[in-house]
Amino acid sequence: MTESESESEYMPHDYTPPKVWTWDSESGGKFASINRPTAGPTHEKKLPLGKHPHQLYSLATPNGVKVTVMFEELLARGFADAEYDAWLVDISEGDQFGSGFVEINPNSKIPAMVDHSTEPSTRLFESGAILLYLAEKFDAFLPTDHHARTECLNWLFWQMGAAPYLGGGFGHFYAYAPEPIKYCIDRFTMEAKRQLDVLDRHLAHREYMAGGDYTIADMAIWAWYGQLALGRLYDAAEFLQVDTYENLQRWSKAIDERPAVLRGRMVNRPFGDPAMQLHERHDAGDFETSGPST
Ligand SMILES: N[C@@H](CCC(=O)N[C@@H](CS)C(=O)NCC(=O)O)C(=O)O
Repeated sequence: MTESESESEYMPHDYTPPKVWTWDSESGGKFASINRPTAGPTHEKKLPLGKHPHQLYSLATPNGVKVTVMFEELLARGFADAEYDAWLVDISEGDQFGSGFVEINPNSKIPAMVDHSTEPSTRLFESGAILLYLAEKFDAFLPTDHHARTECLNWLFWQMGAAPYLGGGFGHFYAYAPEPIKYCIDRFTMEAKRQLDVLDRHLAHREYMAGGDYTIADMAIWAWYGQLALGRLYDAAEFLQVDTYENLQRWSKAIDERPAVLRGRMVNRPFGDPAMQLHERHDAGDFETSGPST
């Protein structure tokens, strides 16, 4: 194969970057209409306020699911003060650019929340920071032993750094880009499979990510890599051969069976199977009106 043949297999050749980039058209792909190169609000919109101390503004993407699983796990463990209102933020409609949302998350991404039990109230954004805040507030799902706690935080922060390669890299170019580009798909498939192998090797010798206990590291990693292993993300199970990661499969299935995880997956979910959709959650009883028929 000549050099120019191998280049043409990978790279479209009809674009030379200008000296200065300007935003002259939507980039194409599934989320093109919400992508823009500036921050800040685009419109005035107050956030709704419910009756509970925790007000969550989110959507049931993997980043959103981490937090709703944590709330449902806390409630299942008996922490009645973990009650929360979960309001739907439709990112495809640009709700994340409303003035009220930007006040609590200047980065305009779900999940974001406000804890009104503090004086003054506390705003929170970044799913990892929210998990850590709730774990410390309730003293739950974060080990107290020095080594296990450190290991839990190692893996929580691993997830926060790793998932953009999976979602923004692999998922974007495999499932959402306007056309398949071999260079990009190869680049990020390589990384996604390497990450799956990291998890599979780690879980060969441990029940959960930080050892014997289920922690916020499991919640964060499961929302992305567990759901990927279970074939729920990007329609990519066969492409990535997710069944070959046996330890990851064992762990993914065990967490998937937790009732709180099932409830957490349903909250703020306006898409997919109607029986799994609970658009807003204000009370434990809300699940009775929705839920999978088992
Ligand atoms: N690192 C952030 C990432 C949050 C994030 O990317 N959220 C996406 C949905 S999963 C979002 O709100 N996207 C809207 C946008 O990009 O405009 C976190 O973990 O909280």
